[in-house]
Amino acid sequence: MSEQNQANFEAKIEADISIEPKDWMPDAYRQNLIRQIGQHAHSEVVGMLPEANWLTRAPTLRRKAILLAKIQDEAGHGLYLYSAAETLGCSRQDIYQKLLDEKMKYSSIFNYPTLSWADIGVIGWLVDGAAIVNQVALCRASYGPYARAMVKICKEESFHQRQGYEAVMALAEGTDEQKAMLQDAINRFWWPVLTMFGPNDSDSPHSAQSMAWKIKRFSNDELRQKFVDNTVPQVEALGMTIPDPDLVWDEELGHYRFGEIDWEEFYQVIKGNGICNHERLSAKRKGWEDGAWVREGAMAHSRKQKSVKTAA
Ligand code: BYC
Repeated sequence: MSEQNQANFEAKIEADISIEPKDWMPDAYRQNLIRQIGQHAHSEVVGMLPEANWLTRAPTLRRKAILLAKIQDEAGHGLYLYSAAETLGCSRQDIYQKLLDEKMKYSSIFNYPTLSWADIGVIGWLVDGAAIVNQVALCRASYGPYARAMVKICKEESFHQRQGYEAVMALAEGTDEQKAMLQDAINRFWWPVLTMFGPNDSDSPHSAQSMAWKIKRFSNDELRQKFVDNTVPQVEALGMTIPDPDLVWDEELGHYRFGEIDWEEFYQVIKGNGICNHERLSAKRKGWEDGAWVREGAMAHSRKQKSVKTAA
């Protein structure tokens, strides 16, 4: 029976038929999805924090309204993804607790501080831009609930990326001080954004299996290259520069070649030693504790509803 199940599963993967929650799946496939979707969900909700840091200081009411909408979207993305993870049989409380206990990761990029208003534009443009490159590929992930969540998320990420580019365009067309602020933000975020795609393929322990299962459709390096190729012309259009002396267009390859990423810094950040790791997790732990009364109220309400239904 188990051999038959395995064969059916492999045939579906081969034929690009999505795997659904009630379908049989190998435990390693299930666990790998919980790991990746869980990390993805955590990234969405931790990613709200660096942007929230500028809500009270947005330069105009319009910018504030846009930023507020974007941050709320990120909460929604977290919700879709936690729900997708729950379909695999893990409880939301359990995986969220693992984030708080530092047993599960979230994207390295959110451990960098947002020091100026330009950082907010650059996050929308570059961070959401990198996220889209990665997530468009995930819309075809083999696990149905994950792929479907991604379709909706990508639509919103596209708005985020565009609002970010519009915000940085305003700075690029502004005063010398605004231009310098934008260049400084690009200089600080460029390299950390490149690490959002994960380690080089040769150092990525999960890639080969995730690609065989068609959870990942492209490798970390392929997606990173696509992002660089998309983004360099955008930086040039803004009249800004990229902080990489080795960046060069390779006519033969049809791609930009770029310098070596500081992987030591990346591993330090994902080990918990980035500039903001402590601050981000403290904020999430405080949020969890402060929200206890809401959860208790919601649970009491749901218990009451159930008892009314049973009595009727
Ligand atoms: N940061 O074998 P690998 C957003 C970990 S949020 C931290 O290549 P995989 C937004 C990796 O987990 C967008 N950890 O792994 C939100 C693994 O550790 P474990 C977030 C990283 O899974 C708010 C180890 O390194 N997007 O857009 O095959 C505001 C080895 O890596 C990172 C997603 O989460 C990293 N950068 O590939 C604004 C996309 N990279 O689990 C914007 C979904 C690697 O063995 N995730 N690690 O302890 C993915 O596509 C894949 O999980 C990754 C990594 C490409 C990230």
